[in-house]
Amino acid sequence: MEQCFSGVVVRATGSWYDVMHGGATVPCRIRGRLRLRGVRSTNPVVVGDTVRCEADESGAWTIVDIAPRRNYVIRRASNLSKESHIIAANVDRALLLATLSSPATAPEFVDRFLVTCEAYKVPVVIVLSKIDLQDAAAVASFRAVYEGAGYRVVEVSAVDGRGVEEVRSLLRGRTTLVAGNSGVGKSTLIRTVDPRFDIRVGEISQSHGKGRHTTTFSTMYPLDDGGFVIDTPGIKGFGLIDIDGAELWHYFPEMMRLAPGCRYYNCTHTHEPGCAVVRAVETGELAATRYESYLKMLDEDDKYRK
Ligand SMILES: Nc1nc2c(ncn2[C@@H]2O[C@H](COP(=O)(O)OP(=O)(O)OP(=O)(O)O)[C@@H](O)[C@H]2O)c(=O)[nH]1
Ligand SMILES: [Mg+2]
Ligand SMILES: [Zn+2]
Repeated sequence: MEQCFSGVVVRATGSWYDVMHGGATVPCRIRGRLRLRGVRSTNPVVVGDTVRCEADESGAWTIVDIAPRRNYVIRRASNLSKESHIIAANVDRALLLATLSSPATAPEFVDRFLVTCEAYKVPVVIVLSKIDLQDAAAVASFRAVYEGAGYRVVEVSAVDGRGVEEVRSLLRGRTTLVAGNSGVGKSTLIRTVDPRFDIRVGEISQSHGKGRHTTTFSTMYPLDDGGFVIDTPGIKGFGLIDIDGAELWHYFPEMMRLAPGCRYYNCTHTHEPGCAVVRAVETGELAATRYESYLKMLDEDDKYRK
């Protein structure tokens, strides 16, 4: 066997990494100084990374280098922490799975994820999951908010098959990150799209309606047509990283469209007279929940934004 190879990380557990190379998957470890290079990131090597691996004296494989990332999705590891967590790298699209109930995804979580995708240039589609369980009026108002903002919203159910074909066509030939809170049905959807994948799915605990973190490692699965889909562990919070408060509104597409109508070119859309964004909130043209998320992100994140 050769002494070095390049491949793509298809599974990251924290203690070892599966690297795909010529149809095989090779378990690798990382070298100490690679850890240091990631500085603020809790995970220096992530699913989707292209890496170079070398065999050491004992024949064990070690990741020695990471190719520059085309893009990535990153969040603050926890509140008040300076550490960041990269969810995946080099993706063509993210699917944000959300549920309106069982469990309920917080609108602010959705908005934080969308802002990060805008800031890090990852196209995103919102997938309303478990549509068989959802209230039709709640679905309609969710769609109105996010389609109004400019996002595509797909409704899916692994139970009755609604939307599964649409998801298959979204995945075709691309690398897609699937993310969302625990228990929203990420693994179930991936398994429904391709039943060959032997993925464990969980149960929603009866007592608090929350997921149980069934998926513990990010894993990339190869699709028949050359695409890849990345299943990720459920995430609770989504802290923004390296997004300047003054630029935050750039990552709300509907605010970008409205802002040219503001009186001041440097309007922050908070207190200024003649603000077209505030006017749009008053008339209902801009969803109040989206604007509230904006204000909260400005306010709360200010405390620990670098
Ligand atoms: N009714 C209904 N239940 C679903 C649907 N999709 C998933 N579920 C159920 O929801 C529960 C959680 O599904 P998972 O696929 O494990 O959720 P997950 O998002 O992967 O969760 P984590 O791995 O913890 O992040 C399981 O009991 C599934 O059977 C759906 O479309 N409709
Ligand atoms: Mg899962
Ligand atoms: Zn304004």
